[in-house]
Amino acid sequence: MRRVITYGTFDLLHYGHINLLRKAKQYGDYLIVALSTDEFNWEAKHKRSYFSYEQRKMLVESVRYVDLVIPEENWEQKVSDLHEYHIDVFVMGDDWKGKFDYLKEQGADVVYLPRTPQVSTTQIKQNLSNIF
Ligand code: C2G
Repeated sequence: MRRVITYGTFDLLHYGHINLLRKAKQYGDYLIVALSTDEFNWEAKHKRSYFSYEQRKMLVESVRYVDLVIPEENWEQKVSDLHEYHIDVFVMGDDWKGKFDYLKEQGADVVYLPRTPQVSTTQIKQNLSNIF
């Protein structure tokens, strides 16, 4: 069984996220999503998600391509996650290209997938604030 992992906030879940999850699953048989906690989002990424961790977790768990959701609590956990979950493939959108190549030394394939154009959580928020 080839096991794949990806990381992210997945706030206001949209088709760009779904494209990423669908493509990530094609690299294996079992897809784990490490979902950024509210604390990690604020402390490390200085962003507050619209939906809480529990709400985002419920949404991501409902996606057919996703087999398990675990918390992402810090930048450093990726190495231990690869070993703890016996990961074969690490997948991220290519806005992160090159940032996680060090994981290859841990024996995982590292794949950066093209982002889906013209959609982002930030854009959604901006568009909605312009309408209402
Ligand atoms: N994504 C995408 N296309 C979009 C928007 C997002 O492919 N139009 C991808 C991103 O590249 C990322 C994933 O969807 O791989 C989740 O996006 P975010 O929730 O924005 O993730 P991010 O805040 O970048 O957190 O440790 C890594 C970080 O937790 C990643």
